[in-house]
Amino acid sequence: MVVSQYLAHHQFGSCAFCTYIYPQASTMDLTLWQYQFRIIMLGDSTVGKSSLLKRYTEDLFLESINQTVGVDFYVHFLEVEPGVRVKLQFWDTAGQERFRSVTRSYYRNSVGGLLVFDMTNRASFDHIKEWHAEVCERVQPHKVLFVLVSQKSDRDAHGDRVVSREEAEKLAGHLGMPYVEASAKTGQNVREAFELLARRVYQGLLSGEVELQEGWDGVKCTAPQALQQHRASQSQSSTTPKDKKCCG
Ligand SMILES: Nc1nc2c(ncn2[C@@H]2O[C@H](COP(=O)(O)OP(=O)(O)O)[C@@H](O)[C@H]2O)c(=O)[nH]1
Ligand SMILES: [Mg+2]
Repeated sequence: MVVSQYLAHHQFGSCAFCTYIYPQASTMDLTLWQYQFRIIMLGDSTVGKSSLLKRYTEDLFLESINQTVGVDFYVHFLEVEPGVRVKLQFWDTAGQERFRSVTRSYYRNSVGGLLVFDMTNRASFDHIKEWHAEVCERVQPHKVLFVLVSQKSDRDAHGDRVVSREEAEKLAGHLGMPYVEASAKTGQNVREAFELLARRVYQGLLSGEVELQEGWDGVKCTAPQALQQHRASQSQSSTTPKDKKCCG
């Protein structure tokens, strides 16, 4: 098992076995994060959702990666600004229709979503609107922030692309989200895609667009007062008045 899997299993506590095997990882998990964002991977089967996560969290690419069954978990730590560490907890869903009943129940507790299609597979692009609509409907009254990812950009050089940058950008604009072209195979733009989403969520938290709520696991905060202070200092330095809301 990899470190990220151990961490996913021990979100808020220590385990003697993990501490023995991965002392650094267990310590890091307990002490070094102020926020946890739960992020969900969305898109048809085989677009490369699991490969993107593997590349981001382990810097690995497998030509024959195991098909995801149900939901898998990955964890990665990111410093969104000096001294502010975020634990990114990824839920990797299986895209097949027969697994949707499993994954639906998880949408509600996610704050961010990577909407992924394969630029060599037109149907996967056509289904993006459906994935988006389905998630938006199911997370109400919460909101999920998205990034649209066109995957397998390495195949563009071989003439395999069937979805142009222009039409994908148009869709992203229509849905109100940023757009990134990435390749889990070469690693191109993979970190950028995940970190764009994480920073977007963080900015949403600071601005009050994303609210912490009791019983909602999309965002967890270990120091709510620090967030309150950060928001207060932001609204003071801003010329436009903003609601001052505290974290729950
Ligand atoms: N050429 C290429 N193949 C990829 C890329 N990402 C994933 N694949 C391949 O696409 C297949 C499906 O990937 P997987 O990550 O399981 O997709 P998922 O079902 O969306 O999780 C696997 O054979 C991967 O090796 C990529 O960036 N470029
Ligand atoms: Mg998968």
